[in-house]
Amino acid sequence: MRGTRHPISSRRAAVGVVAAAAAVATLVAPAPAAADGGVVGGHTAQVADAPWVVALSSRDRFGRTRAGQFCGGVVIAPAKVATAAHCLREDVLGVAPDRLEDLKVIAGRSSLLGPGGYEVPVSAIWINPAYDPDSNSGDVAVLTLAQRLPDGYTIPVARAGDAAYTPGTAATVYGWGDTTGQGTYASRLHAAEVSVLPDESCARAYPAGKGPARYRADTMLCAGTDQGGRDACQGDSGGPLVAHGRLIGLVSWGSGCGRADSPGVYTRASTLLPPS
Ligand code: 4AZ
Repeated sequence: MRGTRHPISSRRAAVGVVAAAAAVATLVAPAPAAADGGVVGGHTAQVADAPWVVALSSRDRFGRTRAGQFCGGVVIAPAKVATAAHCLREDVLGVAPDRLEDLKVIAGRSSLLGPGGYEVPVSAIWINPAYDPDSNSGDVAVLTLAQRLPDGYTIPVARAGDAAYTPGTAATVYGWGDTTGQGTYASRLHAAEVSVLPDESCARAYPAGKGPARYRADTMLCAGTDQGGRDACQGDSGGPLVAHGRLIGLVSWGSGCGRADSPGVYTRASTLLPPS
């Protein structure tokens, strides 16, 4: 279990965060991850420069330490937020998602404990019926917000064939998740620059028959760097991978964080979201 690698803090709220994050587990057995610094190997970022990045929050389930943050998301329409389906699994939340009464989207706030921005309740949840928890294929859900976010919060979704999917394209991943691969969760938004990888690299890293999860080019996308070090990590799930100013992926899974031979796997935005 991944959770056993995390030092358990004696502070009660922190225990809640660690346990919750451990529940949002990668589907491939993890090994020690690169410990170089939500997103490993990245840098702090401002939501002013990326207003479509949001945090999913439930203080009831995950405590107040980091404003209840447990996953990322991305605004694809004024009242629609895309995230990963696995973020809303009952074994992650402790209850069925439609019974999570204080589920909120936090927008416009770089530092989770800082002021400003919006905390918007969720009025409806759509989970991709084709989501397969065993293979992690189709890992997308869409939240309907009880209020619209202001103009300027929405990012366009890249369509199939968009040049932004070309291998080698520079992309940026955002999140408030683990910055070390060892359970160091960020209060400030982080971002890291990665490259879109060819499908063959990912198929090689995550072949069929090596555990339940495998790379599927039709519904997934891979990104990373040759040397590793920069990657999404636990707690970043559901957050955006952006290239050419468009959404190309949602943080979904991977083996560890920042390992050269195990790139991050993303839900391919074009096949799973309506073009906007
Ligand atoms: C996770 O467990 C997770 N390095 C997310 C992204 C990656 C690994 C694990 C990619 O939510």
